[in-house]
Amino acid sequence: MSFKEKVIYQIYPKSFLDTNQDGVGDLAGIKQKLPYLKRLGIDMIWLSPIYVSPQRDNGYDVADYTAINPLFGTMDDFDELITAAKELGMEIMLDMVFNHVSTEHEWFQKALAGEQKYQDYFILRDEPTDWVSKFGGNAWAPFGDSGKYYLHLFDVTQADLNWRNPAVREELFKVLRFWLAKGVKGFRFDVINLIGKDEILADCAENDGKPAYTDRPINHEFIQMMNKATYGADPEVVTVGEMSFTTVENCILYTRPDREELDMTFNFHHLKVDYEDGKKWTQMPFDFDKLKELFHTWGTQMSAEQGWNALFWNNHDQPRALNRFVDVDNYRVAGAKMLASAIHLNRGTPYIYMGEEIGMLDPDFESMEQYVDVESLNAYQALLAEGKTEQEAFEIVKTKSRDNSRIPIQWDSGEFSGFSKVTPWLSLGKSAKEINVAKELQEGSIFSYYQKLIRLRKEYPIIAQGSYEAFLAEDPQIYGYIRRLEEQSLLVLNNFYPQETTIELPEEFLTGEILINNYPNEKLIEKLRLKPYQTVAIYR
Ligand code: TEU
Ligand code: CA
Repeated sequence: MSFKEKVIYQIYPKSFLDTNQDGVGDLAGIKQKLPYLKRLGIDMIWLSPIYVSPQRDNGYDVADYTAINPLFGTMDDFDELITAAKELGMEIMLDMVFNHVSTEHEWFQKALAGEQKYQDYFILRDEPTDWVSKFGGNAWAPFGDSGKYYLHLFDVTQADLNWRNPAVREELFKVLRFWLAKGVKGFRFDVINLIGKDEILADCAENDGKPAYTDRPINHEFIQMMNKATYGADPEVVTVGEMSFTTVENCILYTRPDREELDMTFNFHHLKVDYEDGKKWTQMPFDFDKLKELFHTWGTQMSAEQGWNALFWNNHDQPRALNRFVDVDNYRVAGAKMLASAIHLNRGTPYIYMGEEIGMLDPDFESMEQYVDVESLNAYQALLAEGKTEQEAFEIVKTKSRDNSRIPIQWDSGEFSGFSKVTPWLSLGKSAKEINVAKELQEGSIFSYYQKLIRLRKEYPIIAQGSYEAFLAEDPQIYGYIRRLEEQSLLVLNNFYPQETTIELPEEFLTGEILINNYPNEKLIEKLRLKPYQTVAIYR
């Protein structure tokens, strides 16, 4: 099966299922729930980092790329997980954090101790540039007492690696070969468009310095080298690059098959449509025109130039899309299905973030004490420093924090929602009694809607292979698109609002068949009425 037919499920291991009652999810927990994922119809499971790490950034600060963090279990547990998944026809995708390592990694420690060989593994300069770290503050920190500075685009404990050094590249390629040999069939590459730094680093006042270190031409060369040296030889391996602050032109280059870089890319433009002036730590209703325009631009251009998108609404860095795009007090269920259809019938490979398939919501925390994420804590302090009151700063963190999606999965209505028998590492969501897997499987309809979407992708080649074209681009409520493959076409209409609306159904679809709908099926007529958050897909 090509990566175009697959549906990938993301697990944040700390919060999936705790089997040894230490309050933290583990590999054995993932293994235990494989049948649940099979039932959903998943092909591949992406695990956020499970390696040895001080967990300052929950594993995105890696201290040893080829050892399992005891917090999650052992290498035997991992091997068992791969085998068990394989028996059920599912594969494992690992998260490779190759832009930086934890400052606890032995490479950084040896560099600090004065070993020249390892100093060349990092980006050390006599003078810092004006770049701002993505987690706040200047992106450079003193390198011991050497008088030099090392670059950290993220936390001060995440030191950027020097990919210009061939020895660094070889170390990282060795890591990929290690996991490939274990039977890993997919890689998600963390911020992989930041690895290629220019030889001379320059100040850049625009956008916190991002243009100076993002999508540099040499970045493509490094990915090509990685492809050739490792996964490129195995057509079964699926690769996805996380692209920070990228462009559609670059994503076409990263994913066009003849370029031999990656299968697909994640970009985040559609998840910034509720950022005021492009700034995350603000509050604003989402800008639907912008959302539509982004989907249409990316959909059309990737389609025309053979690029490939990773399609997603949620991940471990984003508050739940349901809370952002849907009136969840009145239309949680209809809205969850509409959002699902909007991407699962789209051109690209869909990703489901754990809990999305039951319509999980943000946790509704009551005070700052419940937050643990380094980015959220830094942002809170920065908001206070800007002059916001504690209440104002809290309200912003509450809607934007990454902890929103990182809370434990709500398995049942028990004391710790079936996640653990002890207090979990991060507070549970307030909705756990009403929204949980047990209840959803018994009487809900979101899970089965996802099952159907996944099934349709396998049954109708137009979903995986069809081209993309915008439909009703000017409509104030509808995000619509048409997929085409030879003589077939598929029209997908998504009402993003709680108000009804009417559209003109093009003649060719009057005789079509409704593939999926989140309201009882109705007749296809010229003046088609769409109910609140209705989604309907018409095939002919
Ligand atoms: O995220 C990259 C990234 O750019 C995010 O930090 C994003 O800017 C932020 O979450 C939105 O506010 C990746 C990982 O997904 C994230 O969990 C890591 O913290 C980060 O890289 C560093 O490894
Ligand atoms: Ca555990």
